[in-house]
Amino acid sequence: MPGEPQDDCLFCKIVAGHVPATIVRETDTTVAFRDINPQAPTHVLVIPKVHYRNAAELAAGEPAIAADILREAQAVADEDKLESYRVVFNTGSGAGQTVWHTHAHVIGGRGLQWPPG
Ligand code: IU
Repeated sequence: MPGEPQDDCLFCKIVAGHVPATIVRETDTTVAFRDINPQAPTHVLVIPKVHYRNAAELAAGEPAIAADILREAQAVADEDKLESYRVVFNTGSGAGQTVWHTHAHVIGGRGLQWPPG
């Protein structure tokens, strides 16, 4: 079933509390936690509690939760007092996606270059 937890998914295990993470926010539909390999002073991952492989599949399956992720990204930025920040959904291995459970990277707290690498 779309959205069902996957036994082999690290982020489903974080949602279930079976793998530790530094959680900064949680709602009925989302969890936000600090990336273990931060690329900036603020580097938080916002994930849906439901399992979809990427942002597009989440938006197609449960669009309200895709919107929740964007609201939570702003909430993370507010909590870390970021005036500017970047939200990134790496989609596909060629773009650097390594975890196949939708996640928004919320990155800020330093100057960010454009275009990204
Ligand atoms: P990516 O867009 O799929 O590459 O992002 C996956 C992120 O998950 C990456 O930044 C990792 O540092 C991060 N991460 C994590 O926070 N905790 C973990 O246990 C693992 C990866 I594995």
